[in-house]
Amino acid sequence: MFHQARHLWTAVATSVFLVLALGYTYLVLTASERTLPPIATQRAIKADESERWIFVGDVHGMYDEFQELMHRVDAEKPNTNVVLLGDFIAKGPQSSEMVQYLLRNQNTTQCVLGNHEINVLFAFLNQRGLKRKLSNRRTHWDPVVFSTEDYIPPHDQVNNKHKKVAHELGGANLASLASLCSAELQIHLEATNQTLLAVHAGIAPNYQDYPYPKVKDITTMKYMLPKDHTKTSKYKFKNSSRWYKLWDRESAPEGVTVLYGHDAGRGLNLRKMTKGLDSGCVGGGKLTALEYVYADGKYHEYLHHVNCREFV
Ligand SMILES: [Mn+2]
Repeated sequence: MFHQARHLWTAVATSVFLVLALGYTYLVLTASERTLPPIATQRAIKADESERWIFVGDVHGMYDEFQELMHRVDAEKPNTNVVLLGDFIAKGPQSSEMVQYLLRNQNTTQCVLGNHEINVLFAFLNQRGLKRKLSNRRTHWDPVVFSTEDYIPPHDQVNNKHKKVAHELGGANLASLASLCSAELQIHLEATNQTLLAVHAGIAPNYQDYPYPKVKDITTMKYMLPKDHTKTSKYKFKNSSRWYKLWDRESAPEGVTVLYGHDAGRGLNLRKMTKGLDSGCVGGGKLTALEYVYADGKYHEYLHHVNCREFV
């Protein structure tokens, strides 16, 4: 009787020990699994005259509208490339559908990362940390690794909604975003020797003076100091100017056109050398695409819109 009881206790103790050990191993393994492939800061593509390019402003998970827009531009047509200008997930209802679209069409779709994609990747890497206060004294954050820098987004911009989207998308989808997208994409149009430069937020007109751009600048900025283009901010500061106003005749590089999003407040903003395509879809505005197609010795631009439901 006592003998049996002792065996029973040994069995119980062993089981408890095993469960604890397995649990601990699981926690350690799942914690260390939170890594992502390094992200290319810049990518460059050469394009010949047979290719059509469609740039799309901030979709923010408004997949139904995005589908309608893709239908309108006939995106299935051969030699059509779609470029998502960042912030295509988060805020709206269908982030997962946007990532699935990207995966299904990865041979014909390019993406640059916006602040929201990067915030979601950061939330994924720092899930535990984000359970605590964002702005606390905790000093260790796992950065989002780019080819040129380890990047930690401004903490006040990462919130529970990013954490929720990170959870919804999961590690495999987020790893795909990291490997398929870049912070900057240059498309060299060989027929005319022009460059279409895609970034989410903006870029300095003298970007060619530097080997590579800063991730924070090209994914978050709205303002820039005219006398020093390395000083940028999302918010207006003393003597600053909207970055695109500095792309004037004297300072802009020859043959370069910047395609960007990020600035729903300013809305559709088509200037000679800079094309702002965030027309506020997720806020009930429009979703915009700008098409470049070659005919009769030059590239032609066509603008396309669809109306959006109001979501936020
Ligand atoms: Mn943005």
